[in-house]
Amino acid sequence: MKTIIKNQNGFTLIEAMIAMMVLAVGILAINTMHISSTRGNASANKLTIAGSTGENIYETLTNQSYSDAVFDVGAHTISELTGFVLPGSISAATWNVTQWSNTDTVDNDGDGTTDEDDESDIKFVTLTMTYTDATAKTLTVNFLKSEVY
Ligand SMILES: [Ca+2]
Ligand SMILES: [Ca+2]
Repeated sequence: MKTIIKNQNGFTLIEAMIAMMVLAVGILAINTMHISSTRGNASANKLTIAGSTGENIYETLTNQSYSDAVFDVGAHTISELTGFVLPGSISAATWNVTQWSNTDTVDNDGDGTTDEDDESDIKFVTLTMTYTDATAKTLTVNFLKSEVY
């Protein structure tokens, strides 16, 4: 007895094209994800470098004495730290020093009371690393330097 196979049509051209379109959309989505993942990695790398550079500068600065010129009130640049080389991705590293006082009628430490003893002989330092990601970015570290008696 003969077996008759009725449907030998396979896929039509339209069906094959639809399958290819679905596959193409999927591949595009994966590609987009890959691109954003690569950008995210590059961005995180630059932020990490900015963070570790900030840590190095912070350590270098805090090793100086309270009266050192690096803690003079005002703006400072990395050129004041002799021999310190910035990584290529960091375009600038600067710090600004302000002097706290217990006679300036300002609540320097923000605890609601002005002119306390714990506001005297303290310098407030804002350290800023500038780098370029997709746009110009900065990473800021604030710390206090106090006079040691
Ligand atoms: Ca205060
Ligand atoms: Ca206080």
